[in-house]
Parts: sequence; structure tokens; C-alpha cells
Amino acid sequence: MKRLTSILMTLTIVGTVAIAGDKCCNSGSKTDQKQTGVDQQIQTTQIQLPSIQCGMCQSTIEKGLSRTDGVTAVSVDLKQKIANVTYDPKQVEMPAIEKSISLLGYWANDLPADDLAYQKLHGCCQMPKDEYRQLRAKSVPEGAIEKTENKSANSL
Ligand SMILES: [Cu+2]
Repeated sequence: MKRLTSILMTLTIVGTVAIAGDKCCNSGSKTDQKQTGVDQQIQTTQIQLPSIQCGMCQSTIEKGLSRTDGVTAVSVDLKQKIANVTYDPKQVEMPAIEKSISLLGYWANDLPADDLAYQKLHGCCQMPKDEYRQLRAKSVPEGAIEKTENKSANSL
């Protein structure tokens, strides 16, 4: 019996210390959460632009996308066919950014160009017809066949 009492006593003491410790940690983590909230305000992302052809495409996307609410900066790398987009995730999300690019007439990652917008593009901004067909075909079944597509693109 004596032993049991001492075990209970020990447990009570350990318990009290643990609760006091918890309180301390909780007040600390609240301030941490506020700090990470600030960091998440602005994000930069890369978007693949497989269909762009020339400098005109570059400026169409840079100008058009910078008009989208929440997008603070756009720079298109013509050689790598990539857009670096800086945006506020509270105002705009990735699917909306991709949609904006599509409505300008261009592919954005796996999202195909809006067909009407694409047909209105200047001739030099449209892809060679077989390239266009390939990209269309690729957009239908998602992923998986990337390697085969790359091979056939190189052989052209
Ligand atoms: Cu162009």
C-alpha cells in the first residue's frame, strides 16, 4: 500500500509539471503562427507554356496576365517556355491563373488553350499544325505518355 501511494504521488507531481509546461508551450506557438501567416501572403510559381512561339506571345501573356486580380508580377522566359508568376493566394488561385492564360490563347501547364482565343492569335503565334495536334492529343489522356510525346517531337 505504501508503494502505491508513493507512485500516485509521483504521478501527481509529474502531471502538474507537464500541465505547466503545456501552458508555456501554447503561448509560445501562438506567436509563431502569426509569423508564418505573414510569410504565406505572396507566392511565386512557374507555369509551363508549351505553345508559345515568339516575342509577341511573350508580351501577350505578360500584359494579359498582369491584369488578373491578385497577380503582382509576370515574366515569361521564351527560351524555356515558362512563366514566373508572383501572386497573392488570398486573391487568386492557380486554377484561375491557368484559366487566364488559356483565355489569352495559350496552354498553361496541362490546361489547353481556349480554342476561340487561339484561333484569334496572330499567325506567327500559332503552332505548326502537327505540333498543335500533338499538344491537343496530349491534353486529353492525362500524363503517362510524356516520354513517347517527347521522342516524336524530337524526330520532327
Ligand atoms: Cu507569338
